[in-house]
Amino acid sequence: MAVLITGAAGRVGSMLRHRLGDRGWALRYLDRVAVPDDGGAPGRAVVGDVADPARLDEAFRAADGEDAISAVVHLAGQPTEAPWAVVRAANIDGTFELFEAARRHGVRRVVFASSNHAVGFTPRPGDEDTELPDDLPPRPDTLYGVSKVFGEALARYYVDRYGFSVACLRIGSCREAPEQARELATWLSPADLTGLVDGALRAADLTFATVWGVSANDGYRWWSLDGTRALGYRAVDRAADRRPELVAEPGLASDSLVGGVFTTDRFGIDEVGAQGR
Ligand code: 15L
Repeated sequence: MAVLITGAAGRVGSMLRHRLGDRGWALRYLDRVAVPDDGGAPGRAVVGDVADPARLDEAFRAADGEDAISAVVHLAGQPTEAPWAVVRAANIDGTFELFEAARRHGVRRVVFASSNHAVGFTPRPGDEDTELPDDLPPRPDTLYGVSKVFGEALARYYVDRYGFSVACLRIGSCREAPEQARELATWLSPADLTGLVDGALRAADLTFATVWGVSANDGYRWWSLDGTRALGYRAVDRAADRRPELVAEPGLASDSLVGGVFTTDRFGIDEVGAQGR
């Protein structure tokens, strides 16, 4: 069976193009830009907007000789704060059209790329506290975070009304390597991303789950790994091992809220820009 990855040319999509095929999945792709020929797993790629039903139909429909799509990994969208018109088109309309296309084509399993910014205004635990659970209630820190809350709510709706199985991954900082002190806690390595997505694609008893998308990050992690484990995957990587020099960098202690810099005034609606409203 095949998996459709939306946003396949992006940062996270590229990590999966290079790794998910090794787990036995045939892959198909959708992105607004051409998927680069960069050594990722082969797969038919449709160039088009995720909010365009015709392009989605093209991506979902199996051509002669292709496996039927059995699940979607939905990554496409605006990946950070932006004016509302941009967020709305990509993350509200786009996510709705993606779920509708899945329904039209009889695909019932979706792995949705949510974000820690869906709960970004939640205080991070102090060093002595326990980890934040997987099912924290929404506390978005930006319009981008609001759009991720919308995606999670939409997912829940398709689960209850149409019998979908959806895992919403509240991804931390998914990069090849951690880049700043905060990521000692929030980093999600490409290998752990792949294990988590593979688990979410296979989990037999999945109906609906929100789970943190984070590596093990022993000694630094703020977030529970219970949800990840329930999907059958045990995260292994540790940001402090990958970039030991970050331990000396200031920053982690000043992150009193989950969303870090996204919670600051710089990310307010007026500051990000009123164009497009
Ligand atoms: C996200 O949701 C963004 O897509 C990513 O670019 C990072 O900013 C990340 O969160 C993070 O919190 O580090």
